[in-house]
Amino acid sequence: MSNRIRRVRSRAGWEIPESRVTPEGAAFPRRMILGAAASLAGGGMLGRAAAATPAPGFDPGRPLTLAEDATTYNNFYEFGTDKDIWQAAQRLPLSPWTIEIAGLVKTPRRIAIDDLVRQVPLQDRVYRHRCVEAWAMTVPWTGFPLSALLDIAEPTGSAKYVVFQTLADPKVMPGLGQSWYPWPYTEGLTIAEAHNDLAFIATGLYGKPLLPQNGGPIRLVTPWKYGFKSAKSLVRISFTEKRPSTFWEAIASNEYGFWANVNPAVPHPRWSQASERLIGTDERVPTQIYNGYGSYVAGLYAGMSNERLFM
Ligand SMILES: Nc1nc2c(c(=O)[nH]1)N[C@H]1C(S)=C(S)[C@@H](COP(=O)(O)O)O[C@H]1N2
Ligand SMILES: [Mo]
Repeated sequence: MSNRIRRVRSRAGWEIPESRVTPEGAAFPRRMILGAAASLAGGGMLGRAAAATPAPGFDPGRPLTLAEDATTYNNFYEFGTDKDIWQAAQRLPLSPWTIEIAGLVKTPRRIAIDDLVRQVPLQDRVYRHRCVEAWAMTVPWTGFPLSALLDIAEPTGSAKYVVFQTLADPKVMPGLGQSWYPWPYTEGLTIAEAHNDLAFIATGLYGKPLLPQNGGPIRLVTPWKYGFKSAKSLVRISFTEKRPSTFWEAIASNEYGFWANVNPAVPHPRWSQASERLIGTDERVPTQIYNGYGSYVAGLYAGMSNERLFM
């Protein structure tokens, strides 16, 4: 199957092998690297881009978060509102998994995740992650550009938004018992945002298939936006002409908007966004506009001053 993973030429700064990330002895234990190599044999194609090529030097400016931290400190409300849902999330069966492609597309259909990953260029990318709650991580994803999924989905000319929907299965997700939340979890992007090179669909983390607590087997990653935009465990991707109502916007539109771009100068109504806490070290560092990815994404929002872009 490996011949079906197309070799991609690295063009952008975020396409960086883990080895180039600021080394901090403790932050990237050797056993994790060994574990990643071992998973190549057993984990199928989801976990690591076998064809990923070395990229030009780009330093995210931070050490990688420990895998142990990034996989045990999570937001996944379907399993509960606390950060320690990782054990509860193990009940989520990751295979078989199909995604529905629906709405304004040439041919609505279902696609098995294994068939999907054979059609896309798998890559490794190290991204900063900034939760709206002002904590942050830096993690190595494996996956493919969201634009590759759009090419497969073939939205029609009238499609203006992409809507991402998470599984909602009360048999395995105790959080769904909190019936006041507007399940299923949905998020959305404009088609232009979805075509941006940064917008990513992850199937792996730290060289292994994505664990349930991190949104396995497949999730969205939009690193210039607050973390809640990056919907987990996707079962449906649909295309609409109207802007969708999204999970957090429906809960509190004055606190969590549709755009949700990171901006240290725009406080959340209940706390400052000027700095963030790094998970693992608890160090506080200044937050950057667009989470430091402005050179890639700021152009998307040129002339949109009437929108609440940063909430
Ligand atoms: N379906 C779903 N997706 C979700 C969430 C959630 O509760 N449910 N939480 C979001 C929030 S607030 C954050 S910060 C990130 C956390 O991702 P991580 O746990 O992999 O770090 O997932 C996002 N995606
Ligand atoms: Mo978040």
